[in-house]
Amino acid sequence: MKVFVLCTLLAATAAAWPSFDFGGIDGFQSDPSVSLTQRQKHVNKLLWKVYDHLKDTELKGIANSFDPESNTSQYSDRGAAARALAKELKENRLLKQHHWFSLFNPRQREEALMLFSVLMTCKSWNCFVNNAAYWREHMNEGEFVYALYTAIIHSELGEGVVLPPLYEVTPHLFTNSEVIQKAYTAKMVHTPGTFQMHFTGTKKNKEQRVAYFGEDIGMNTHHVTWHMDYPFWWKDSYGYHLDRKGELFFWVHHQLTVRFDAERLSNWLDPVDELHWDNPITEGFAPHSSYKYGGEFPSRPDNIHFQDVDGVARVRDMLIIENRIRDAIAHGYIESDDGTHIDIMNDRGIDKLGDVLEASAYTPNSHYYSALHNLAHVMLGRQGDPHGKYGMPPGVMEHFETATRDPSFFRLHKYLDNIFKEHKDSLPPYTREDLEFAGVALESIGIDGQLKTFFEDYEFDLRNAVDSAEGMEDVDINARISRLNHEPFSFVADVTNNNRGSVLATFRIYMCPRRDNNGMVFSFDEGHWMCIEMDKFWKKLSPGKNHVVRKSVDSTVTVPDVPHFQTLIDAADRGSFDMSEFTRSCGIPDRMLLPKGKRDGMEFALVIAVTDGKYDATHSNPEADEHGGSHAHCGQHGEIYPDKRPMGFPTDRRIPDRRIFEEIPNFKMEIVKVFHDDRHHH
Ligand SMILES: *[C@@H]1O[C@H](CO)[C@@H](O)[C@H](O)[C@H]1NC(C)=O
Ligand SMILES: [Cu+2]
Repeated sequence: MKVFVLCTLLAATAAAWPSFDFGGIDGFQSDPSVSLTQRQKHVNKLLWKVYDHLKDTELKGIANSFDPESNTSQYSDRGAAARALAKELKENRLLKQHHWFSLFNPRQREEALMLFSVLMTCKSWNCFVNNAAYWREHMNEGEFVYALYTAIIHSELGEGVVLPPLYEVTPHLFTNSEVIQKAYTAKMVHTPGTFQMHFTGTKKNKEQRVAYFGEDIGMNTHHVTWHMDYPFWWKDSYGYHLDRKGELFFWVHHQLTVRFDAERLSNWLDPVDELHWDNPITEGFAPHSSYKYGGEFPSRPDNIHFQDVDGVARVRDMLIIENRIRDAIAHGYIESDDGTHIDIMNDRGIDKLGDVLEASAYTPNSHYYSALHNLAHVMLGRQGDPHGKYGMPPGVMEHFETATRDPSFFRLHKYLDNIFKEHKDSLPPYTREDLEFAGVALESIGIDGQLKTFFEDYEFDLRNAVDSAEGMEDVDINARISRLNHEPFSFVADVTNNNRGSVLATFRIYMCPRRDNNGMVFSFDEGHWMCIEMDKFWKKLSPGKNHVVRKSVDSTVTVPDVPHFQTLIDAADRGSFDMSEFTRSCGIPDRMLLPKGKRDGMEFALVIAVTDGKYDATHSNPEADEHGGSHAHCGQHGEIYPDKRPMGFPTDRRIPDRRIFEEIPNFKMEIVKVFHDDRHHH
């Protein structure tokens, strides 16, 4: 059982939000009576062909006979959440099946969270799976999938379960209509097929050159999973506090932004410009994708002006919200709803500001600061039909699965990122004392191997995109996509430890684009904000010389490919399921650790900063602990963030005087090149 130390400390601040009583942490117990293999099998069956009725006899039996309200002692809240949801069902208020679902639709979100609450209050796996099977048959499929994923992630009962990749559960949100249509045809004529998925748009559109980034299924999975790990609706009464959620919101999106810009520079494009509510939205977008139910995702032409969206926000409201937040930055404090000031002129300020900008249930004064990011997503998603005249479903921007496909996602996030930058720029630059690590010197740094990227083919399963008929066998249907990958390599560093004993060191590795699109070298003060986090790890340094080799595959920024749904089914069927290295799918895909680069090499400043782990680390043995694998952007479930320093340290603040960085012995910079091999690997 995980120890949620922090949440007791923070429970006092969290008490302000209205919530169900979940019986606190004590209500949660892992269920030793049901093996991980059995739980994985259940989850597999619950998610297979989710738009269809349950096929599995056991689960079907449960769905037909289980009464969620019958045994209240199986819930930590004595069945309050279950009764609330059952009441909605009885009164016929729940969203019907075969209808689109959007988390940004307040009523649909409320329903999904009602199921999430039921699952979270279950004290045993039996209760969890019974409810899941029952509600799968009685609720909207999108709501069900969302509630099940978030509950497996956040409930103790889900520990060890590997959630199948969403692109094989709800493929419509990850591929285009052309591929889906071919899949339907293949199914109809009962002929297996593998269909090439092309990136949206044509060569006439410059944005097409970087579509491989925003449309990458692994990148989409990272983004949607981050928002499940750190939901904006999260309340601590669900069981624990999400440590540094606001700062993680900043950092994960900042890193998406700088990575996207590095891809643009790799493709002779300028970094993306921020959006402005008064200016036209330069790029239009034709998604070429459809909902499973609900028709096509709406398109948006180029250069349209923002319009007020009925029932969401007026354009001028957005400007007012922006100004209130920028006022807080200029003042150096956030005004909480009781009028007190929350100081943000320190390392923790970014976390508060992140809560305000997103916004989330952690926002100190959501009445005043509203929800800039969330509203902006909906505003952008509705610009194709702002008054609902054409009855269009929500746009791609209203789903975390699909949002990064639209170039306006990156404009929006550049805009938000610049607001965060305004805050970071208002803090004093780090002093030598902030940065030093006494007695430790980096002698040399570099790369073992070559920084070389290429495109390769990858196939994923489309069987869950199509419907099945009784007695008709499934045929193999796959989508084939082209995706970025790189050759394996290692970061190497020679470090001298002049202290008498061994010391714990924090290694912080960044790669920062060196030149703009015109070939001009960025100054330190410009370039620091574009640094891409490559890795962060802890290592004991013995006295004297240390040769440190860090493999790219071990990066704490990245995750491996999520195993195919079929692989999870086969593994669970074989028994003794143990795929713990795949339990997290939040993280940049391993294969996208490096930006594409250029055929003749693209220059990056490789920056390694070694800082004092005794000060930085929040856990006792950080070298031995994996912290959930991808903690740098995704933290660690139910635990405090392993690094005490601000995310992005030491590149997060202004660097007006480059000498500090150059002279300090525990920092080093080298110019490296990323090469792109333009022969496609099959
Ligand atoms: C009700 O749930 C409790 C706790 O899970 C369990 O011990 C008990 O056997 C259940 N009662 C019935 C009648 O199923
Ligand atoms: Cu996001």
